[in-house]
Amino acid sequence: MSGRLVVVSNRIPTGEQPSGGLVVALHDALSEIGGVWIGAHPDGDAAPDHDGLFEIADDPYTRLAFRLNEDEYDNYYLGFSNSVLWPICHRRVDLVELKREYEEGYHAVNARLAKLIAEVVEPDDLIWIHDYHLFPLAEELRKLGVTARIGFFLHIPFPALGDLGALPAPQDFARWLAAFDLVGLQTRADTARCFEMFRSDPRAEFLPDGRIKLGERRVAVRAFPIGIDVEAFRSAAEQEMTKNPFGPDMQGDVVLGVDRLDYSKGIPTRFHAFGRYLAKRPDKDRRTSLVQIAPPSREEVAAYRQIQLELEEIAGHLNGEYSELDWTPIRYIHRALDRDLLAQLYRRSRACLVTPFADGMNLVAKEYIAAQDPEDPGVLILSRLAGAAEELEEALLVNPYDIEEIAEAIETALDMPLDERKRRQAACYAAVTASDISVWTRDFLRAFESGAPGLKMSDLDSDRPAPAFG
Ligand code: ADQ
Repeated sequence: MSGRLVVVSNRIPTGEQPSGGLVVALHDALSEIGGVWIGAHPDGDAAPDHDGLFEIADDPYTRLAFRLNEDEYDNYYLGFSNSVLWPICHRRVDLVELKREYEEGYHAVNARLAKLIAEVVEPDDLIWIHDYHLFPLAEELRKLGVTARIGFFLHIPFPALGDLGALPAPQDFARWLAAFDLVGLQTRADTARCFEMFRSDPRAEFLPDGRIKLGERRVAVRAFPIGIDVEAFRSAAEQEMTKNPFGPDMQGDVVLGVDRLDYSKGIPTRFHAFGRYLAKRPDKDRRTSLVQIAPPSREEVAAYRQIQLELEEIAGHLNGEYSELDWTPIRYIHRALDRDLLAQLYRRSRACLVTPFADGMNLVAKEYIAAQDPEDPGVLILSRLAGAAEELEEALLVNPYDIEEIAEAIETALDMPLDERKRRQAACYAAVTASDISVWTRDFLRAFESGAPGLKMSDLDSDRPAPAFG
C-alpha cells in the first residue's frame, strides 16, 4: 500500500490493549501496515484544553486525539448525531429532535476536524472515515484541497429515501457521500437504498463502471458486511467452566438477550413476547428464564431514559405474575460484562433473542453463533430486519414487531431436535466465518486501494434480489 492508512472515527481507543471487534480489527490493520488513527478523546476533561490534535500513542501506529468541548458534545454528538441522524437511519423519524444548534454544531465539528486532518495527511494516504458522526467530513476535506483517496464505512442502516426528508437540508446528503471515493455499507439492502437515493436525484448519473457521478465527484458504493473475531470468541467460549456462569441457583433453560440499551433493539417487545411465551407454555412447570444484559447508553437523550423505565415496568409486571419462590423468569442486568464471561453466557444459553427493529449488522447475533458448542448448539432467534439476517438465513428469522411470532419462535427453539439445531448452527457458523472481521478489513482496503470499483447495479440484480424489507 502506498501512503499511510489514516483511520478517522468519532471515538479513539485510548488503552494499550484495545477491546471490541471493530477496534481490534482496525488496530491490527494499522499495526500491520502503519498509519494514524484520529478521533475524539473519550474523556473531554482529561484532554488538554486546546482545539488541536494531540498524540496519545505512537507505537505501533500514531494515535491523534482531539477534544470535544461541552457544547460540541451536546450539539454534535448527543444532538445532531444521536437525536437526528440515528433515529432517521433507524426508521424512527418520530423521535427526531431538530434544533438549529445541533445542525450548526455538527457542521462546525466536521469542519474543525477537517482542518486538523488536512494538516497531517499526504496526497498518497488512504483516509478511512467511520460512521454517521462524520458524513460531511470528506466534503469539508475536499473544500480544503485534500486530494487523497477517502473511504467511508457506515455502521448503521442506510436511511430510507422518505426518511431523509426529515433532515434539515436533505439535498446535502447525496453531496456529502459523493465527496468520498468509496462508500461501504453493511448489506445489499443498504446498497439498494443508497442507489435509490441517487437514482431519485436529478444531479446524479450512473457511470458504466458502476460508480455514481455527482457534480465533479465520482463515488463507488458497495456492501462490506462486518463481522467478528470468530476465533477469539470461540476460544473464550470453550474455556473450561468450573461453575455455571448464570449462578448455582439457575434452573431450566436460559434465553439470552445482549444489547446496548437502545430503542432500535426492540427489547420491550421481546419482553412482551417472553411474557406471551410464559402464558402459553403447555408445561407450566418448565422454568425457562430470560436473561437480558443491557448496559446503558446515551442516557442524556430522553428517548434512552424512557426505554429503561419501560423495561423495568414490564419485567416487574411479568416477574410479579409468573415468579415462584425459587424462580424469577426475567433477570435484567443493566451493565456491561466482561467479554469472556459474555462468551460463556452465550454458550450456556439455549436460545438467543436478537430482535432489533433496525440494525446495521448486529454483532451479538454473530458472537452467539461463534460461541456455540457444535455438538449441542443453541438456537439464534433473529429479526429479519437486522443486517445480519442477510447472511444468517438459517437462524429462526422473525418479524420483530410480531409478539406472537417471537413467542412461538421461543417455543420452537426450546423444543428443536438436536439434528435441526446442528444443521442450522453449521450453516450460520459458515456464514459468520466467511465474514470474519479480518476479511472485512481486507476486503474494504483492497477495494479502496484498487481504485474503488463500484458494485454495478446489474451485478446487484443478477446475483440475488435485495430484500424488499430492511
Ligand atoms: P451496536 O449498535 O453497538 O453497533 P452490535 O453490533 O450488536 O450493536 O454491537 C454491540 C457490541 O457490544 C457487541 O460486540 C456486544 O458483545 C457488545 N455488548 C453489548 N452488550 C454488552 C454487555 N452487556 N457487556 C459487554 N458487551 C456488550 C453498531 C451498529 C451495529 C453494527 C456495529 C458494528 O448499530 O448494527 O453491527 O456497530 O458495525
